[in-house]
Amino acid sequence: MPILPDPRALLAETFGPSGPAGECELVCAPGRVNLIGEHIDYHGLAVLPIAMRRSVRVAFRARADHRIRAISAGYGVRDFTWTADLAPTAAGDWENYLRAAACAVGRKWGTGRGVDAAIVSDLPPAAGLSSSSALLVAFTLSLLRANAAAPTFEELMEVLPEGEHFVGTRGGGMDHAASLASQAGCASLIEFDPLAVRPVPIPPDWAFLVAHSLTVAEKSGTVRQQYNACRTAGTTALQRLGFRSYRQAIEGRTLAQLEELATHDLDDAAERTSFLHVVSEALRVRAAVAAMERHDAAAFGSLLVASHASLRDRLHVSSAALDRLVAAAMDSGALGARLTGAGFGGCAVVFCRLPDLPAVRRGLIQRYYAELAQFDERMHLIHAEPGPGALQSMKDLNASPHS
Ligand code: NG1
Repeated sequence: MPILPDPRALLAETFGPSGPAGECELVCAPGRVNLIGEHIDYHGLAVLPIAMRRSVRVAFRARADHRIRAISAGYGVRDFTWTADLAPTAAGDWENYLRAAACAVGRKWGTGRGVDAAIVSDLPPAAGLSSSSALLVAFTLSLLRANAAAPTFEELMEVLPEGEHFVGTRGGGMDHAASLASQAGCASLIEFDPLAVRPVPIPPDWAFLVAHSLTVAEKSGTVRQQYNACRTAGTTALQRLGFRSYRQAIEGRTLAQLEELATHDLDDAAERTSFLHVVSEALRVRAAVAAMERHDAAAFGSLLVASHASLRDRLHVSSAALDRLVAAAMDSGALGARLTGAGFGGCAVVFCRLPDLPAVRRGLIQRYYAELAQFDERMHLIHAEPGPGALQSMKDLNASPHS
């Protein structure tokens, strides 16, 4: 595993040593890998991610004025003034996540003192592991701490998903909830309306690998439009069928009944297949939680495979590379595999029993990565052990002077 450099050294190097204005503090927000429940959080349906032991880490010092200065290792320095009417800067610039955090805080708690900050990350970008949401979460927490605010999880969830709109994605709240509130050793069943996070212990002999397809899923370009189009098709289908919410559509209906409804009443193919993906995925999440609770690895694996097929054939968010990667994982002895995150490139999550992990890893290297020169095992084939969320890590980090 790569060693994450200490952002405090980068902070001192870039903006000088600590002065009387403020002590340096640390915030760490993990990326997440979604086990199942894809493209349904923005329809208010439950999802099942884990927080990874890979994160965005911020060292910061509060300033006396409203200036925000930040350096991200490998991405340069950004410098702007925190005002009440911040607008996005150039599309695709990482400064937008800093601005989104400042806006999110400003909307609920008001504009406050700025920060000098240094950011490091060991999360691969644009991989569907929510590195950008981890940055938004980490920087939002940094600004709040710099202003001595102690927000609750619920308050943070009021502003963070909205913060992504600032960058242009009309996403759901899965990434922020997982990054904030996960517990080590557990998957998080995240429910919306009302918001709730239920830790589901992962059987000790289950293992998850995050395998990068080596194609990226940049959220700033056409992928963003395709992502938003999935959401629109699903919402339009729901309205056409006369339901208030997907929760209402699912309650008391079998999958067969929902399929019949869609076949009869939805003429538009994109609306029909979106609806079918959403309802079937929601039922798979429920079944996956039950399978995890009864340690039924075979059933859990089959649900992952079915989820991938639905994302590929109904929502059309897979890619040839992701399909090959999933097939290579299954041929290597995995019990299940599927694309994870928004899709269009990025990563697959691969599920197997812990003793089989080395063989699955070897199989993937032979079958998928052998010909790919850019493959770096430490960044592209990650054993995703379920770690704690940012709220827990922040307490631990600042309790220890040597963390
Ligand atoms: P990624 O692209 O993996 O960060 C996005 C959304 C999630 C969810 C998934 C698809 C954002 C910040 N994230 O995740 O909320 O909708 O796609 O399940 O929009």
